Amino acid sequence: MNAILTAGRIRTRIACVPMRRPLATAAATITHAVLLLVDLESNEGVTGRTYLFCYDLAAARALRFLVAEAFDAIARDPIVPVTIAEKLAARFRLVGHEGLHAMATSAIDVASWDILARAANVPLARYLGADVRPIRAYNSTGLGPIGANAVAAEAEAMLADGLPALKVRLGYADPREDVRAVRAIRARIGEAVPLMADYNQTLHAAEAIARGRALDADGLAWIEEPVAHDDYETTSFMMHTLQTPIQLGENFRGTRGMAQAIAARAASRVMPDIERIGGVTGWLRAAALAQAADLPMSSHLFPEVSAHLLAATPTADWLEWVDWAEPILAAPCSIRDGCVVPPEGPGIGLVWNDETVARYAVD
Ligand code: SMN
Ligand code: MG
Repeated sequence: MNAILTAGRIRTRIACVPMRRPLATAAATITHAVLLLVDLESNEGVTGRTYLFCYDLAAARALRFLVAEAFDAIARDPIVPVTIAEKLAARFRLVGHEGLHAMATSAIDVASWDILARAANVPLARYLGADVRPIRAYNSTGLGPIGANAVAAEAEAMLADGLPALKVRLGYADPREDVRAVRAIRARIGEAVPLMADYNQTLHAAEAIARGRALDADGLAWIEEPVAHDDYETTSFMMHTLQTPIQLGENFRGTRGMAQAIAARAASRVMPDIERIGGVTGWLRAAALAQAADLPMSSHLFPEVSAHLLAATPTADWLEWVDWAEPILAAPCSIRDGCVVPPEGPGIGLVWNDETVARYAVD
């Protein structure tokens, strides 16, 4: 193997993958995971793979184009993620290295790290200097605002997936329904199962504070994104006045956004998303910020990649498990004893199931 690997070709495909449990949130309902599959091939024959979770088809189409643009900027360059990240930040500086542009950069970054770990023939976690170890995980595949009875039944069914904790989506029109949903789940699954709650940024400040108080005796593991993701004044107030931890992070815009949240003491726990924080490179920097601020750090989506990254995160907390990519993968995430275990093979370990990718492919 050559010591220096260089960027050779990129291939992207859009797959619109039906979800086993369609997910209602207070913000929107999703029935399909729209994924952009990315294969980055080095000139030396090693292929790195990742996927972007695109939220909708329009974003996937735009991302496909942006990933191709990002690749053009680094074609033939050495696969050196720190340098590539700088180059792509410069390439997109004028338009703004945020939103979809930052997601495109993240895809190139994650695929680049996969190439390096594959070339070294070690799992990504080990390439990052960490042990391949099980990461405790919660089941995030359901529990939308579907009513107290339905949500309690779904909670029970979800425990059969083998994980010891669940996340419920709140934000009913009537605040009392939030409390009813949480208590109905508790009555069904007992007190011992950690239960997280996510508002997906749908509340105004006063409402969020009132709902947080109404739920404060129910022992939630955290309340996530109660208000607009960067309304740090409100979340900081909630964090300092409620017992329940406040969770933020899936919308941190790079490590800069996370540093601002930490400076504002806006959250008691953090959960960056690899496609918004800056891929593996951004995650490692985020993990250092979390460690310095003594904040437990969880992941957002992408369980296949996040398992490796949490293994290398000093304040690793919970992995968010969703099975949304599973139908297009040759091997699903491995779940053991309530944990997700990163695969022992080289790199991240993503292998596409070409047959199902073809079945769910969209132009
Ligand atoms: C979420 C993210 C992406 C799609 C649906 C729901 C949610 C979560 O905010 O944290 O899982
Ligand atoms: Mg969330």
